Amino acid sequence: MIRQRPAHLKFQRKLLNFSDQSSRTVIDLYTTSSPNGFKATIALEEPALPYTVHHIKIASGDNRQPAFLSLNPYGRIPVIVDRETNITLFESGAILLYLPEKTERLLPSDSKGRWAAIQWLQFHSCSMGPILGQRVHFETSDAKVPTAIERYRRLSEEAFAILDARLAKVQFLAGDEYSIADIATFAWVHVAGFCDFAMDPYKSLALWRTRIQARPAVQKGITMPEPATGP
Ligand SMILES: N[C@@H](CCC(=O)N[C@@H](CS)C(=O)NCC(=O)O)C(=O)O
Repeated sequence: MIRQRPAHLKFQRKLLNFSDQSSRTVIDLYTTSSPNGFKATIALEEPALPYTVHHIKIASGDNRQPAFLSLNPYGRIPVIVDRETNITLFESGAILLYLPEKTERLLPSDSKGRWAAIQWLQFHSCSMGPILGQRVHFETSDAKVPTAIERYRRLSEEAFAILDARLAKVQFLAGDEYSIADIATFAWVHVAGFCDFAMDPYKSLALWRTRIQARPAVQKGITMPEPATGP
């Protein structure tokens, strides 16, 4: 009987320079150097989970190839394929919730801390990441649309102010423990920093950013896959 290879394996081999490394890891990560991608790379680096990176070059249209769309019909990175559990996941927030289940890391074990982490992850996914994405788009676009620039500047400053007030009271977003909420938030705060979005009014947020950035897994995660975005 001829067995069909799963679509993602065909894709790896044909389009993504299949590497032998993937036979030694159980997680395939499809990503590029971008804030949503950094959430996945940092969360994989933290517990030192071995993974294989497949660089999806958006400018070349890799994310619109049928094989990639079979992993994520929405055509966006990041995507992970866990060959151990046969689970394929897109949406960075879902990936951030999946990895703690696998590694028992990055999500507080007590109910209060865990729900605080999930709440701030949701705040990030719904009220911060997409807003900052729009702000970067409208502020860097050649066509200047003043109402859009003003709207996304105001909404992102509001999100920064909320985070700043939270971080004036606690060390990490979930409270005492570093978690997936810090990873998600950091990925976009990092990018906002080198887009020159002023952080001066947000002292606690800026101090937190320095603390998170000092972590070795974060240092590594923001350079994956090379060449990385930003400094
Ligand atoms: N909500 C998605 C957003 C993912 C997303 O927009 N990824 C960008 C890179 S940061 C992308 O793949 N863009 C490709 C495109 O827009 O065609 C998530 O959090 O994973």
